[in-house]
Amino acid sequence: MSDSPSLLTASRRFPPSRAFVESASINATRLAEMRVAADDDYVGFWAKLAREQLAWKTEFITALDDSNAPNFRWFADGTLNASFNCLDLHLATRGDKLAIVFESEPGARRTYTYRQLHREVCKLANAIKSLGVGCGDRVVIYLPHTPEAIIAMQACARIGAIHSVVFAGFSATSLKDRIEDAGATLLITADGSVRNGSSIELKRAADDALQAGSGSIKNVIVLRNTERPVDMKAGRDLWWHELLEGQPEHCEPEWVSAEHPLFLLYTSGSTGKPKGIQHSTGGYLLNATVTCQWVFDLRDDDVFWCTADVGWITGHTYVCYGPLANGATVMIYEGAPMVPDAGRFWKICQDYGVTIFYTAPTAIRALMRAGDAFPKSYDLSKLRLLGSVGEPINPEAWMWYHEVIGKGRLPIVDTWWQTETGAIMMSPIPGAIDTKPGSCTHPLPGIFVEIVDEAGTPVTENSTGGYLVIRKPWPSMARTIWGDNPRYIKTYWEQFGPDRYVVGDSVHRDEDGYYWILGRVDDVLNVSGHRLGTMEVESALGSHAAVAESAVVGRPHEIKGEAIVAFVVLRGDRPTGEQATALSKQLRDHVGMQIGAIAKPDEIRFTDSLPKTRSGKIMRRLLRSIAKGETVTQDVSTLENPNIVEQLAYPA
Ligand code: 7RM
Repeated sequence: MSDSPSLLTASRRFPPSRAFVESASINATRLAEMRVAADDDYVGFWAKLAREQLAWKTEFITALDDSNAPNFRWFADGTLNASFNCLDLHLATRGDKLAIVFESEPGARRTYTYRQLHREVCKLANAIKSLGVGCGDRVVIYLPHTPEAIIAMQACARIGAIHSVVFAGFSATSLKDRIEDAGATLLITADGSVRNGSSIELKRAADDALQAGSGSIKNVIVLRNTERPVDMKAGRDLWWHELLEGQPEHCEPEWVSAEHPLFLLYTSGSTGKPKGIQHSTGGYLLNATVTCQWVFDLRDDDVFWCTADVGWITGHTYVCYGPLANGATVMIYEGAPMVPDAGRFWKICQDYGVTIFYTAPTAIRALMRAGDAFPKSYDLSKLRLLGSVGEPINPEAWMWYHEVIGKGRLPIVDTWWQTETGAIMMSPIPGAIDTKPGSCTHPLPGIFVEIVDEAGTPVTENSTGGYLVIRKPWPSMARTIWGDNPRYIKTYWEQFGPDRYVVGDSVHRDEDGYYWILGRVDDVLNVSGHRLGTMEVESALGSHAAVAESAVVGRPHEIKGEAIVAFVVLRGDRPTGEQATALSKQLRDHVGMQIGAIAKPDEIRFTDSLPKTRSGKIMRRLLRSIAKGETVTQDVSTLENPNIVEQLAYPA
């Protein structure tokens, strides 16, 4: 590996190359002007962009309505359609340009021009309408990472239906919970998907989910993706290809208020129940659109590849909406990074001439570990910008990305944001900002952040860190939690007062004003860039008949970022030896069934009891250091049961 630890100091800076700066759409001067404009009048700054960057059916008059703060509304009296902005707008100028270039894991290839994509979206939109789905109805999309997932999202947007994409790695139970919470009437799924050489049976999971309830679903549209046999329920289930036959190729967009919900996306928080984060049409699309230009310097000749699955917010904003609103060519790969070997991503970059590559630190670390020979045997000369998202990137991985993939020449944008923020909030502007390995640098223009201490008092420059908050509303902010506005207000707007959005991350700002995200401060885990609640895993464990109680914590993991460790108290005696091994497997599988494979604990430790304070609170800090294998130095005298520490730390 090409990095040496001596280089990895936080003070090392990487200015963009002269060549990049010269062709970049935003240089340091331009960025300074943007900051002045945004600092001077942030509402006016966003309003001007909204007028320039989006196509409106009727122009808005009021940019920001804060009369119901913190339920802010942006551009609410304007009307538009997201799918019109992503597709129709480009037909005259880019109708024959490739919108989507697709490859599956077994190697099938497919492309869509903007005109073809528009046609497929219109046909599906008409088909969905013919099933009785209308504006404001919820459609759950449970599809693999394929062009059809984008088509389905865009078709919903076209008719004003609210989509809720459920990641194909989630289990039947998770799917059922999300369908029920959203009250969805239509489910769009596929026969299956091939990943790591084996087939994921999506339709089977969908059937299980519907069997167990979800009475609101009237129809299921099934995409033929793997040719695996599936059961089709007469009167309910319809094949995608049959349904689309003969559908008109035009579908008038539904012109909706900018505040009309574009989608829900369920994400984990600090309780067992995922939250349906609700995003708007106009504000969301605005930040999605402009961040592609600012952060990725997106141009007409780019081939943009964000490797995130469409089931996560990154896939929504940087596969579906942002790049298409900009008329870009989007790469989509349905498969695992290591198939057939660790060269797959680099081969795709070579074969399709990818120019912008955006992935997660967990993938970078895994690819780094596989060795330099893989990237070195492919032509990566078309790449001009690299990005990272999902968790803090460690300087070693950053340096490898920079040197081996970027040949020391490409800018790296480390982009910090969340499901709730809708789009990138902090990131280098690649032609304007020197980067530092591991820092997301600064907030984007129009985004105002602050670091506060426990009491909510702002901490000053050069601080040792604190809680990250966002001070002013921004267009793509989450509007509410579907069906639970009190929870929205409580989760995001109470801890530090009604004018500080609570991010849930801790952060440090260095002497140069660079921000370094340190990680979550709540009970949220980040496993391979996937967001999971400790309580969610605990409630899955708790639903197993043998489990009395459990506590789940994260432990640092070299590749995944965090690994899941579960401390479990059984209803019966504490198992040991083979019995413990067998039960561990059972519980891991059970969690896999309840949530999905990504949530399976890496380690399960059985114990007679959990370490609790006299007021009954589980001492998570203690469990975290035990899980790491640290010697316990914490004061355990406040524990109800101090003797348990020995058993937890040195399991039989
Ligand atoms: C986009 C996404 C959000 C959480 C967030 C952070 C962590 C994301 C970075 C990061 C450090 C980054 N949405 N996070 N990006 N931490 N540097 N560049 O991941 O809702 O799934 O997760 O992810 O903790 O709060 S998410």
